[in-house]
Amino acid sequence: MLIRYQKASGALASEITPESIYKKRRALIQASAALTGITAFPASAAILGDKGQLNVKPGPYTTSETQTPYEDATSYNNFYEFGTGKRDPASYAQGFQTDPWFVNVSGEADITGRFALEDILKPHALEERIYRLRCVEAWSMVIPWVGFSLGDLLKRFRPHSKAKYVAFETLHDPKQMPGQRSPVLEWPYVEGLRIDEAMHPLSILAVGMYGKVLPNQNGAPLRLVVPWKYGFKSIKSIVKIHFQETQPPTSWNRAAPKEYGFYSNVNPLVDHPRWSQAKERRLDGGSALSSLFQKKRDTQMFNGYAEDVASLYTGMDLRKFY
Ligand SMILES: Nc1nc2c(c(=O)[nH]1)N[C@H]1C(S)=C(S)[C@@H](COP(=O)(O)O)O[C@H]1N2
Ligand SMILES: [Mo]
Repeated sequence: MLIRYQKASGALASEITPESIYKKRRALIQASAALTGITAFPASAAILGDKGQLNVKPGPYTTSETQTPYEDATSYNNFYEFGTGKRDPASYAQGFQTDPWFVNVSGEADITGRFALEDILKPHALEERIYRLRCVEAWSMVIPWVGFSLGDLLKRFRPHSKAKYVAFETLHDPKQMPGQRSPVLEWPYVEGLRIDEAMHPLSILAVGMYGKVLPNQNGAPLRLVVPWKYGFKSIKSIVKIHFQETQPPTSWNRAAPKEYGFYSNVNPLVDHPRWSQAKERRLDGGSALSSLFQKKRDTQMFNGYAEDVASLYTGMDLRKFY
């Protein structure tokens, strides 16, 4: 069996203690080592490199568009657990503890339980996927993510035929996440995908970006990236995966159901009730702020991934299922 059952210890992810940077990166070194064919876990920073460089191979679906500068991608973020300002996550997530990290898997599947991040990552080779991600707020980025296929992970749990949807949850820990001390959203942050969307080869779980371990503000240690949907579907700092028969609630749909639907596919033809979704500003150079004054470009259907994903929605009225 690929997945080892974690004995229920009663320890919550919120009860974690401070760890050294080295230990924090242990899981990723291990995953990196697996890719390079080193089977024994090498207690050596050589694998990781001085700057936390990960060993990755190029993956499919990569775009050659100009990448968003690392500086912008890591300082202009939405992560409401650390505040609603774009600079808040970079300011307030620095001490966030991501090791040890556990993911609870439950619901309609043969294999369920509480798994250490290391065990989640172990069999998956890390790939680099350069994806566009478009925020519902009409800015977009091009980021070289480091991750692996979400579907490959989900299949390891052997979901039942009743598992029509998969739900995700972010850590709830107001001690560490100051944004959770105010009711700006209902906590924890929750998201969901239809099972065929989750199994689509474009859907990944990311553990890094720009060849490095994911910065806390970008959703360390494990986040979703679903590039044909608005950015808020790409839930950060995941602690729970639940297979279920019915459509799960999502944080933004709960907060403003007329503005944010379950599907939230990038669609230039369906306006947000308060603004158009036809165009976007790409953060692709200069400072994020100067990008806000850049010329807008046309938003593409399904964020440019229509060829790959349009067939998932055949026969659906995308105005109704927004
Ligand atoms: N848990 C959680 N996940 C989240 C969010 C959040 O506030 N909380 N914001 C979302 C939004 S609106 C966007 S646009 C993306 C931004 O990802 P980035 O900071 O890596 O660019 O994260 C998404 N994931
Ligand atoms: Mo967003």
